[in-house]
Amino acid sequence: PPLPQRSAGIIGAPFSKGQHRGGVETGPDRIRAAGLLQRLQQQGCAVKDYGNLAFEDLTDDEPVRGSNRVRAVGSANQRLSEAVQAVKKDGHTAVMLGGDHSLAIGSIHGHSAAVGQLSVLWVDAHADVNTPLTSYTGNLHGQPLSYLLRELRPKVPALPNFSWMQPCVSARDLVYIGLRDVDPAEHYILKLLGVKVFSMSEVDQLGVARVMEETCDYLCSRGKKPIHLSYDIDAIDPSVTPATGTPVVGGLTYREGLYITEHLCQTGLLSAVDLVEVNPLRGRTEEEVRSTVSTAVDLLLGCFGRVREGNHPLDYHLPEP
Ligand code: Z70
Ligand code: MN
Ligand code: MN
Ligand code: MN
Repeated sequence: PPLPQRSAGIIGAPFSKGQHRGGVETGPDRIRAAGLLQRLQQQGCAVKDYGNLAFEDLTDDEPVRGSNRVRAVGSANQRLSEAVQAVKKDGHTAVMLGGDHSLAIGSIHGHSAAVGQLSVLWVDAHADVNTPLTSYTGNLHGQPLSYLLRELRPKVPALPNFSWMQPCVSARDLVYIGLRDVDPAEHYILKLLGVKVFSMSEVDQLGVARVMEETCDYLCSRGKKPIHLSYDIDAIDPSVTPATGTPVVGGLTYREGLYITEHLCQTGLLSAVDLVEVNPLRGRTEEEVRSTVSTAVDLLLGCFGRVREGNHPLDYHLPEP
């Protein structure tokens, strides 16, 4: 099929304080160095690189109700939200390169502030829906959806540097794919709110094609809202993408992971994408890093119309003899 003509507005978010492993802040530059911008342009996609955000270095950031670096996470996400709003107002599909998954707070908030109600597709081994009061780890990258979901507002305490944001996603507008490491409180929340979940069991049972059909039918059943794709690289099996902070066995194959992006692109509704949790320092070999980063690039190319059958520009002409 001809490639949809879209433009990508790329924001680097070199931020790692939503968890405790260093290195994930180097994700954006590694993904760019693997040729993301050039390859998007080669496939006919206009690209504007907004560069990397600069984040405040907060010295006094003591744990709040057991959660770590709350002020840094709040402040970084406020900047990211403003950056995503600017990219959407410029008319691009926003691409946020992380960084850890706490960045989805600002990315989704900014996207919603710019375009209104969203559908959110969360592709992850983890549910990332702990509240500060249910988290075992105190890591904010395991909590972003608790701040974003309207239904959880009464269960989330006020936190320093979070007063700029309000929940902006309804539980019925959220779908998960790839879950296989969910905490008990998170499982309770997903059942309580009736969130649509395609865990790895459902991927096994139905196959990824049927999962994507049902995902799109479900998200579109209440009107065609812009889609926010939040893709945690740890959704993919660690045999393919080992360079990430929390690898979990039994993940999506490369082909299943890519199919999700190809199918979403074809809806024409994809309006913003996060690609998070690529941590080049977590690869044991250079090949492990290369495989992880190259998969991240391929997932993003899939979001902008690349298909495995082959591609050609809309204006392609055969040379005359
Ligand atoms: C756990 C927590 C998580 C990513 C780990 C893990 C969350 N449920 N997310 N790695 N990407 O800390 O809340
Ligand atoms: Mn995640
Ligand atoms: Mn994860
Ligand atoms: Mn569909």
